[in-house]
Amino acid sequence: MQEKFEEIKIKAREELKNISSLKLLNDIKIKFVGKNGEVTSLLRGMKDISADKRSEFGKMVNDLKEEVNAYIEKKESELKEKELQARYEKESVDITLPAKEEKSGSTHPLTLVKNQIIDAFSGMGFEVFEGPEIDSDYYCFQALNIPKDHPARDMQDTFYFTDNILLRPHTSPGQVRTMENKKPPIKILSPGRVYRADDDASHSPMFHQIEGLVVDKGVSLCDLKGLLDEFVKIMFDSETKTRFRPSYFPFTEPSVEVDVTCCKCHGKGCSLCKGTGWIEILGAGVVNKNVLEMSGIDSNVYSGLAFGCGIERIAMIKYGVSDIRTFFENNVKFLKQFDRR
Ligand code: 2NL
Repeated sequence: MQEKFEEIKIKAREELKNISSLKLLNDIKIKFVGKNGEVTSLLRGMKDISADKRSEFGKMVNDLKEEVNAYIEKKESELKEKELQARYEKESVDITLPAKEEKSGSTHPLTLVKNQIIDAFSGMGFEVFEGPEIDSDYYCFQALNIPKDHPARDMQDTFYFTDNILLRPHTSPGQVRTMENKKPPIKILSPGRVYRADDDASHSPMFHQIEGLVVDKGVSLCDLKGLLDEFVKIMFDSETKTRFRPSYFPFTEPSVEVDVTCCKCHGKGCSLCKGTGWIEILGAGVVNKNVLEMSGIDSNVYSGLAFGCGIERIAMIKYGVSDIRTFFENNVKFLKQFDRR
């Protein structure tokens, strides 16, 4: 019997030596110390053993069981340790590797240019006011002295919801609201989206405008010239000069169109300025007295100046973009060029 015990011990040790997984270990556990295992089965032989030897035999089987269990536990902890090490190796990270690049967006060129314009004028004391994009015939046209037969009012040029409600074709309605609600001195900038039924390389049905308005005592065309001279030097470069040409707008009298010396050739003449050395950047003028009066401002006491420009147009000139549609295509290669980080 003693031999049988020794044999089981050796066999258990041998079998344990060669295994490499916890799954196989469990099979061995069952084989030796499970319910029908080799060690447990020995107890079944108890009935053949004389009564006086039984307790000794029982003790021997239990000792054997404990010993085999001890082998198994030892092997189990070895295997667990090995598995843990393997996992550590597999899941290890090299903390010295460079981090993955985080892709992030950047400011849209039109927002960039809008902010540059706002920065230039806020340095001269202007505040920003954005009005609604949907407005009435009164604020879009009547209050701006735009007559009934003016082409801007044409169904073909303007997006109407009803006879009276439309998408604003310029940002001026917001400025009219300011004149109605605020006593002079007024010094505001109105940036935002505007809409016209136009669509080609230099016109988009939705584009961005920024208008400026000053209303105070003694404001004149001279102030307009000084203001815009300063603005173009900030926006383009300190050598940039302006040129005022007479023009016509229903809401200003007199009205002017403003050119700047070409920022690409500095006046010599190139493809950007079509050989003239000058580029038109905005329209402006002294606010028409009718416009002031309609908004409740006494034109005998106050006068005003106003200007309006397309943000796309300024961006196209400044960055040499030849097709306005490029701003709305969301081509990342184009947009990335304006990323200043
Ligand atoms: C252009 C010309 C202009 C104005 C806009 C304005 C606004 C009020 C009163 C008087 Cl409330 N004028 N705005 C004045 C002159 C020109 O825009 O060609 N824009 C693209």
